[in-house]
Amino acid sequence: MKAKEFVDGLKRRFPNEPEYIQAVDEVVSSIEDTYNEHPEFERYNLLERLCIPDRIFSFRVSWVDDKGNVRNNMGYRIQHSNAIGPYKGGIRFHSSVNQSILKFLAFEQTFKNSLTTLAMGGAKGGSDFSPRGKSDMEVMRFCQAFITELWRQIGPDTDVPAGDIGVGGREVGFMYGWYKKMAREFTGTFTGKGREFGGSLIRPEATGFGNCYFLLNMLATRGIDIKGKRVAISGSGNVATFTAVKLMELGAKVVSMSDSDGSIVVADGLTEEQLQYILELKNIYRGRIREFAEKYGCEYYPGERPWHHVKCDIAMPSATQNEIDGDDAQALVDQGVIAVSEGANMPSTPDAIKVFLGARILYAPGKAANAGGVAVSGLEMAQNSQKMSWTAEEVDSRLKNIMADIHHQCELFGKEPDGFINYVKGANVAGFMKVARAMMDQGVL
Ligand code: NDP
Ligand code: 8G0
Repeated sequence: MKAKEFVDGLKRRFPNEPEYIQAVDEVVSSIEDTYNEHPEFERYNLLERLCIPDRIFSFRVSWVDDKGNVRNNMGYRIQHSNAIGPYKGGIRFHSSVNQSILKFLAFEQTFKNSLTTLAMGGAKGGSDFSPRGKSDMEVMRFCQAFITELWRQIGPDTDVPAGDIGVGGREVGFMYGWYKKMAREFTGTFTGKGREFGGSLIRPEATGFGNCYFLLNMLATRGIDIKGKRVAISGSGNVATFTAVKLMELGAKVVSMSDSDGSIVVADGLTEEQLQYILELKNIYRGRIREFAEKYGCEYYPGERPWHHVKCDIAMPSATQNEIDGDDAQALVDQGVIAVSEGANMPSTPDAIKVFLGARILYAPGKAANAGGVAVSGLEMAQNSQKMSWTAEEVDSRLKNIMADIHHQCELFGKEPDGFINYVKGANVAGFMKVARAMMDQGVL
């Protein structure tokens, strides 16, 4: 197998899916050598079967807004691979959603879920519906219409959705409620549920906390202490805010946050009071980060990401894909960044990744660093099938162990002769090998 030829072939078959091709290219180039050590993989045409999703559902979602207008959106679910467990992955509601973006996310999810050590395959779903500016009742009607189409394709041992961008506790509650009504069963078919109906403690915190635990593991390889380090975060949603909470608990300084309208920069680091304000602003009032700048009079950059405006030791991009380009990466490296740990999925473009690897900083791709979210979803599934719920301490301690295990796998497969750990290669090879072995044993399907 030659990575370039393989990716060019996929590009010809899926010419309008740039994000999907970008994600495949990154994985395939880094596993090329390992793959070629196993001629049996090629005989089974394994790579192509692993890169093309098992199946894709796409459907129209019609719903009625508060003014009585009939609205139509697209809905999708990509079931990528169930080689090592039931399909598992979040649901994204955002105006930018299309098949290419969901295919890239489902592909990445397959490798990430493999790294968690838990039995979960890969999937992703979503809609180009945007909850922004919609009333609770509009969001509810949309969620019900979406699940009316999707409910037959999901189930606790079949496919287990969760939240993602634009889908939080409110949306999961509405979708789970309608699923339960259609399927007439009360099972763990969604994760990220409310605590009263099967949701796990620490699931809301898991992705952000897990990313911080992964970062601590990386810093330890170079004997670096996190205390006093300045950390630039992008985003101000679920992942970003809980990253900030844990960082401040660890004694680091959070020097930026953002949303899709702009970025704030607080050179001395957020205070506890300011962090509380952001948590309320974002989680209760669904407000904008600009309102923080207005209240506290800090620097605000409308329409811009934080990377060119901050002095930081560490960057934790936690908003969306392709939010750090080559220029941004160079600016971060030039001002002395020592670590980049990705909370978002594929936030760095291929050019940015080249810059980080070339500078030999600690660089953790999302499929390793943000795997704590789906890992605790796996723990939620385990609790649901036992009809039990574990304490916050129990879940948090399992999360720490899982992140340490993922770090160990990256080290095992990504350590170069001079001691540098290539986390991109490590995560891709480790994630790939487990899925590949399972596929070999199960025959051609
Ligand atoms: P949220 O919807 O809670 O927050 C998303 C944040 O990113 C918001 O601040 C949002 O701003 C901003 N954002 C979204 N899209 C864009 C865009 N196109 N340009 C600029 N800013 C944008 O989502 P999450 O925090 O859950 O997800 C963030 C990232 O983390 C995603 O890549 C997701 O796939 C990934 N992830 C999430 C996990 C989870 O458990 N939730 C697990 C692993 C990865 P605004 O409010 O203006 O829209
Ligand atoms: O819990 C999940 O399945 C989930 C939700 C949102 C995002 C992700 C991810 O790993 O990207 C997983």
